[in-house]
Amino acid sequence: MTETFTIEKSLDIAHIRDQFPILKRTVKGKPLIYFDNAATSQKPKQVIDALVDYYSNYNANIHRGIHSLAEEATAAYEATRDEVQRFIGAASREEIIFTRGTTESINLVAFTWGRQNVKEGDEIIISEMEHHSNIVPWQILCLDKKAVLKVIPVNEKGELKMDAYEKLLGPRTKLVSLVHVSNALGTVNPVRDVIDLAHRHGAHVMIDGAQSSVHLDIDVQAMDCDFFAFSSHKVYGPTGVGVLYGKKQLLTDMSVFQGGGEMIKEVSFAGTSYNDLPYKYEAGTPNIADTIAFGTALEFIKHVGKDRIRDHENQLLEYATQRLKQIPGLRIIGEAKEKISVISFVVEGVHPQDLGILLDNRGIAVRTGHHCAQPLMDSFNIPGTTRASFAMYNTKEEIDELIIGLEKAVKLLS
Ligand code: C6P
Repeated sequence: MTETFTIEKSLDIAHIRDQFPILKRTVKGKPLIYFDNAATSQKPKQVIDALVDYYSNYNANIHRGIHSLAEEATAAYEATRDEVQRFIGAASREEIIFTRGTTESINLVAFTWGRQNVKEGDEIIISEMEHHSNIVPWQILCLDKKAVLKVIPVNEKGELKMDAYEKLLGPRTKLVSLVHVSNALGTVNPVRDVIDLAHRHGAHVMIDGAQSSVHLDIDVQAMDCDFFAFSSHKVYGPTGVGVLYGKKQLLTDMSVFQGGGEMIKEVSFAGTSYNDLPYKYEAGTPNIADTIAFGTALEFIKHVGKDRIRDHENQLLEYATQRLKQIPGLRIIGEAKEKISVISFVVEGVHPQDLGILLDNRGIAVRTGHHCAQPLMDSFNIPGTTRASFAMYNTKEEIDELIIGLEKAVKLLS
């Protein structure tokens, strides 16, 4: 089995690991093995240095000052917008709105575009495999507007039932909001087909790219999505920053989200005029340092090479799948044909949380529970899973350690 996996040949893993300081630490006396990358990835030294550099050398508020520090900070902040534009293939930098993360990006669309465009009796389609962030904002909107939330079912492999999706589409469909890659299953959804079908029915499409953006090449123009959301902290950047991409015309026509400084042109008690894109949606002092370091993270990914990272992660996923399947009583949840970087499983008679605790005792970080996808867990009739998710710095040897840890834990618990 070993010789078919040539992971170290394609990426210089030792060199990559060297750039992530946290990977040198131990947990419970054991070297850290970090398999919780779908929750948040670890940060390379370059990203951490960018934060220190900003606070040490040019901390200032942006877009407001004419002094040197303010100009330097503004230039660095706006450089990240350009980097994001390239990263997702947007047509213009004005289509890139900085938010706090995927959750806020989806809420922004629900509370602006949704409030303006969704009327009583209209329909919004999501899927059974959505993260709560792509369920609850639409539920709030539908309750408010007396609109109808429809759900695309998922088959036993964890794939969208496309025939059922086609039947859900109709003249009242206003929006389809779909996860690109499932955080709980690893399923890669056929977003191109989903978008084409929705557009044929005159509906707009929002794509939740929280999990896809770090693994897949994103080209929002080729995809033709109307909105796309992702978070910095899942692409090796800091927490507290995210992106909402929207087609320029939609963003232009949408009402504002939050009011305050920066999002205005002129304010008087008689009325206020709003700023141009993208600032119209960025009220108040933003998360300057983290946004700058987010740009550094995107450069880092570009430097390593997204396709090489993806090849490496695919090999890890394939290897982990083969090895996990050999553990008696273990069932993988999510066996979609198109799958990436996440492996979720249950073990008969063993609670995922107990597994997680025993693995943590061996320095292995996995996530256990419903992964903020409770309706999906209900559809599989399980309370939760244990999930290992991979990043560029993980190794086959770490998977071997996971297997040893699991075998011991299962023996002890069952
Ligand atoms: N999923 C996980 O462990 P935020 O928290 O806004 O950065 O991302 C929310 C979110 C939205 N959609 C998907 C598909 C996601 O995976 C996440 C975050 C983490 O799976 C934390 S629950």
